[in-house]
Amino acid sequence: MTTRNEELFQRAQQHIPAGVNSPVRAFRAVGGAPPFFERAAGAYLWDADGKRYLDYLGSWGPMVLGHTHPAVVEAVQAAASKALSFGAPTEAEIELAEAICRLVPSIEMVRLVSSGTEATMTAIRLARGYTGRSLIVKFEGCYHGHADSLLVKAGSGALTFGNPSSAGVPAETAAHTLVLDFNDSEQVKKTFSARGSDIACVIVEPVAGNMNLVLPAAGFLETLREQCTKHGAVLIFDEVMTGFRVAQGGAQARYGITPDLTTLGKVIGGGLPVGAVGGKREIMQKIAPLGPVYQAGTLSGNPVAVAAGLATLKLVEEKDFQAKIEATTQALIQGLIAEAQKAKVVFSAQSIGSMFGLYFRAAPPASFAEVMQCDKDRFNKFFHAMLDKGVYLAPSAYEAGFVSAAHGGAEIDSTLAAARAAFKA
Ligand code: HOZ
Repeated sequence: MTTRNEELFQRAQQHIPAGVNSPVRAFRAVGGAPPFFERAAGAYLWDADGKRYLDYLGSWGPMVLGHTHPAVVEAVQAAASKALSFGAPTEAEIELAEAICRLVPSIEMVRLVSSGTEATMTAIRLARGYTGRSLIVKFEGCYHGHADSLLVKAGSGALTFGNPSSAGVPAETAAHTLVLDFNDSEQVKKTFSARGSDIACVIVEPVAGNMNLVLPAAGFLETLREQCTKHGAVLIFDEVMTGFRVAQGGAQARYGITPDLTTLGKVIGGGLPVGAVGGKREIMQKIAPLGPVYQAGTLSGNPVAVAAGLATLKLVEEKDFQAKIEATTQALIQGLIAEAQKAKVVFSAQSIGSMFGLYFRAAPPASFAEVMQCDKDRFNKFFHAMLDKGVYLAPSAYEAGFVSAAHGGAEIDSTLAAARAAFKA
């Protein structure tokens, strides 16, 4: 019998390419019809057939408090009852900017946008405008949204479908993007000694989360900082994923590295579309209308989205928030490793803050090449076995997972029970 999910998926494909708009387009890689969701609360989601799922994706990162947190819903309702959009400043935007600058110390000024892609695109333009140089450096498997110059050997959905460099990006544009190997400090040094005076910026996910989860090797982020400073290039940390997840002040706080610019998204919108680019005052003052680097957006600083972000950050700022969510994530990872060992499955896992990676490989990967060695078919099998049991993981072997503050001991126990069976599938 056709389920309601399947019916909706058939219908969606008539007028929406592949039937999807969101990153769940990745579902095509694991096969089958994606669940169409109707509601969510705390750590759980319900699909169109009324099936409940324990959620480890959190809308691809933003839902750090869990779904429909009462404080966030109340803030959104209050803001929506006053206005949906002004395209003019509000006091709440100042409060959100103040909160971001307080929580992420390298950010002296911040401009709100509506997505992570807008944030990274703006950061690159700012770096080029500030330095007067064209070349940008990124790392294979890192994903920084879908702006042309960044869709070169990218991670996330692009990698999931085996098209890490998108069609439609002119070769002339891609030629300005140098792609290096994540965690290869020597290659970074060599590149800077050859082309240092042409490099406008280095953009990096300080903890890579779009080729599964890859932690920075000892000294890698330090090398980026040192080389950018030495050669007058701008260091951009893309913390769209890691912001308020890897630590309250992001990966930069956890690893003690100060970037020149930071891009944010996901958590700062609490589930509504907000992105941000921020950093050194000297660079941020180049942005229009203060400076010559143009940036725009009709809905930037939207009052409803800002209200959701502010309500979320207020709770994220509470003492022990990060420690508790990190402990839950560690319990999940240790439990999964133990279950895989019992089932004699070649598997490893790791976490940092409330982000985690699962790998069908003996040890966590430290490079893009090692990520490629993970057993993708085994992942797809595990994914579907977990989904059947009501556990919703990222539908791609190349995405990090997320735990929320609404996950607790009961959720970890039921996940491990599901995994016990799924490792045998
Ligand atoms: N950054 C998100 C996943 N890590 C979204 C990417 C996408 O839309 O494919």
